[in-house]
Amino acid sequence: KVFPVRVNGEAVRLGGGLLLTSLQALGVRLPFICWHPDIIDSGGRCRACSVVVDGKMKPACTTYVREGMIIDTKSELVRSLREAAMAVDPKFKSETRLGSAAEILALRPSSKEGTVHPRTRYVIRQPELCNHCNLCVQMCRGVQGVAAIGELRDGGTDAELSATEVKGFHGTPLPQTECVNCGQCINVCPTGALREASALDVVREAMRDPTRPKVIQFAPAVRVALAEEFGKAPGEQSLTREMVAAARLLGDNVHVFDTNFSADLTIIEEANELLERIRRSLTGEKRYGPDDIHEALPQITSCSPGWVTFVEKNFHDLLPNVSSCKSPMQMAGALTKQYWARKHGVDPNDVVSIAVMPCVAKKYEADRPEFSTDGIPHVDAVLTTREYAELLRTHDVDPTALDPTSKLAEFDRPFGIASGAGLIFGATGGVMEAALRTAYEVVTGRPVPFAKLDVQPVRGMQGVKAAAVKLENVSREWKFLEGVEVKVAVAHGLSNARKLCEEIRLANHHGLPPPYHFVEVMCCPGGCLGGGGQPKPTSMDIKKERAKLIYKEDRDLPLRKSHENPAIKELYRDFLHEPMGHASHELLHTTYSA
Ligand code: HC1
Repeated sequence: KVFPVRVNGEAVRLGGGLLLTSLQALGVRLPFICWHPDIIDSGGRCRACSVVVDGKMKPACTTYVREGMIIDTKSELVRSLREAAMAVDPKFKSETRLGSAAEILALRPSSKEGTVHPRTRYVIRQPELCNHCNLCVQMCRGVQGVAAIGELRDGGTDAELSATEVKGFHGTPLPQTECVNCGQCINVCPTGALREASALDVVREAMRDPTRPKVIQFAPAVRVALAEEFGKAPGEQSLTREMVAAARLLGDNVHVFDTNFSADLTIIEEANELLERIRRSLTGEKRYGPDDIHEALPQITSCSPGWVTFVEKNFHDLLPNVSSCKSPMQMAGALTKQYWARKHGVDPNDVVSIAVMPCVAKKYEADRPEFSTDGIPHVDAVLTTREYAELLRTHDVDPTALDPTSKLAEFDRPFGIASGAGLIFGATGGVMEAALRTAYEVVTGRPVPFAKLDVQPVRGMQGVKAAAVKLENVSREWKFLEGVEVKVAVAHGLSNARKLCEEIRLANHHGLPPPYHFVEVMCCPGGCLGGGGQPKPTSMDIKKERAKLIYKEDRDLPLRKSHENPAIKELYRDFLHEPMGHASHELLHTTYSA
């Protein structure tokens, strides 16, 4: 529905809904800070988007369009009203200014270190930059359903409001709360009061030393968002090869691996683990040794570290369901230090293993003791997409301007050879789709029964997705699976994950058959492409654009199934020998406990 109104003296027709978004659609840009398109109840706090409607000042983010409105968005009166509104909080005024949202979002935190809790250096608070927009609290509680943080205040005076701090409820340090380090609070923070602990110093120091091999791996979701840091619109440009070329300009002795390669490897290990769990559930076979995998169904993915922490803190009873596979980042890190380095006669201690990830929780994952061999961590430093962009900017490298056809732009071999199945890990449903492409074909000898390999039921931004695939005419080796209808579910964002966990827990509690065989959970809404370390701003519309890029790139790749990746086949021939075998068990699998 559209409404005839007047905007700055001009007669126009405005779409219904929020005045802020309707004006945006008309091309009228207003500054806003405390409003976010994905967060219900956001807005109305900072008044940066104030306009005058029918002679009265209104925040555009809480006002709805109606017929006949007379709207003034840019007169001197509006400007002075906005300034007065923003002056209420002196901290707010000193750290922000009127301008476009993009300008406000570009404000960089000061060099002064914020409050860092000694046991978590992953989410850092710098309270003096906080403008009390409350988006972080709403994101944590309303969207993620975690509620680790809240606003602490003692009273309602201006001075008391200015002293309000976002922290764990009752002042509890973050590590002792339900916080899972997802970084979604950082992603919606408009002023830089919340940010990730930086690993840039570690990486810069390593880059200055040409004698040390630096191995950089890039997560699937980084390539489809990085261009946004360099002025491109969401979905405009994927930088798969350009980000590789850029990495080689940062120093000498730099090797570039693709996390998509180890995502393919994860699929081989995880699909075999799943089939083994199903086999045991059908045959009633019990555990047979200390190295054994769990037998609980459904098997639940383990590659998203915020999700793993969420299970550990909230659903301890479901830990046996979590796949024993390490995440693709850790598989790549383990192979880097314990296979690639040794094969090249390099001491694993000398290699600097760097991961560029869309994720803040990956920093925490890298520090977990499970992910090391003889005390040598698989990954030494994790940079978010934002940090990688910052690193490039300080080297004066703009990846959008690099030549994707140059030799520099090629990943190292063999760990740079990857399939589209590995790439789609970056979108919600991608791990499931990749696993189905492989598991179905391995068991039946035929491609998964979806047009052009696109498993549509697990794609898209619906919070919980479910699908079923019947296994028929299976090959002799897998006879026990004949006729089994494999049920799968996908959740992204922790509120949705909680719903699935409760469904599974309820079935367990009542002794009912598990509702699914395989479940994918990604901590961040939209999957990794919506990770807490991605460019700001991030919204559902922006995530959809990033997802389109991922699926387009997958569709265009000659290799789209993990089990057809020749580099993976070679790795099994030369080193791992068999999925879930001894070498895999040593390097690629783990278990979790709270
Ligand atoms: Fe992810 Fe994963 S998909 S967890 O979202 O399994 O971070 O992109 O790298 O490890 O591959 C993140 C993305 C990423 C891992 C893979």
